[in-house]
Amino acid sequence: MIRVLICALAAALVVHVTAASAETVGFSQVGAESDWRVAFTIDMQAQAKARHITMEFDDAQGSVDRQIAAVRRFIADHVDAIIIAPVVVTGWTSVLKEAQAAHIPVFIADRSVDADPSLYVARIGNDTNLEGRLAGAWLAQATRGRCTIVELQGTPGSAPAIGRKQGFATVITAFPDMRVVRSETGNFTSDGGRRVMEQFLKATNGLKGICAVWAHNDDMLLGAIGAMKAAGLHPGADVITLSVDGVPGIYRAMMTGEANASVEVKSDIGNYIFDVVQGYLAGKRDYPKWVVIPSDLHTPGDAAQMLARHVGD
Ligand code: GYE
Repeated sequence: MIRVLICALAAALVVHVTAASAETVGFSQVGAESDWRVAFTIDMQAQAKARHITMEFDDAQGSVDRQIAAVRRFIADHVDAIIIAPVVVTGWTSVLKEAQAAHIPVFIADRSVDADPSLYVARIGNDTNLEGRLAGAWLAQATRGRCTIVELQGTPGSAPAIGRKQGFATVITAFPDMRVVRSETGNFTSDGGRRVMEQFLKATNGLKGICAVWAHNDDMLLGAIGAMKAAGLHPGADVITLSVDGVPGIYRAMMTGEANASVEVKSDIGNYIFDVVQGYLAGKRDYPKWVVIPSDLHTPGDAAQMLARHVGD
């Protein structure tokens, strides 16, 4: 009898302990505009599952309003923590204050916000300005500082579009013979990249005098490569092509000679993000406001190796 009682007690305890440590986290994601983003979502879902975290997931489909509504829903659901990958940098103060008033910690993932840092625990993400500088420095070196460039920008108002544009400009303005002559948004999508490149091709009589195409992400460049090929050009040979993300498609394009360089941004960052979230929920407080995820540049020389790493994921 006593044995039975002890067993029952132990079982009750186990149930209790598991219940107390099971966390519910709301994650508001930008959308599914690029291969990078889709890989990031898959990684977040896998990490949550591996850690037995219940994740309330919302795909904002690129809409800031939808994203703010999702965060309000997470607050109403009394989740233990909220993770936001924000579409744009502005407009976050009110909803972050609402989360703070409800004592729900907020973590900014991937893209940054311009709200007061006291309104969130930490941002875990990459350095978009550095990515732009890395791309600009590589191009300056590859062209000995002489290059007329067309630029495909990311989503207007988003941290990576702002940071990459600025970082790139910082480097190339140091070279009097380098300049960006056209710059339009392709919204980080492959269709957008194709559409903008079609306009550029018309406006420049088939990219006459253009030395490089610089895109804020790989998907846009891949779309643009399609448009250049359709116009009879040989991207990667007639004109230098460079971008950011390091998705499998860009390494394949490097292997066929159509892409020349890409700054890799890690998409399997769920591990870093949930380490901070769970550490914080367990009482750890000494996190920096910005947990930096490093990025680096890759070229055809290591494309096969980079692709193998992705496929092996
Ligand atoms: O580069 C782009 C995506 O915020 C790092 O968003 C991310 C960017 C990424 O749509 O492909």
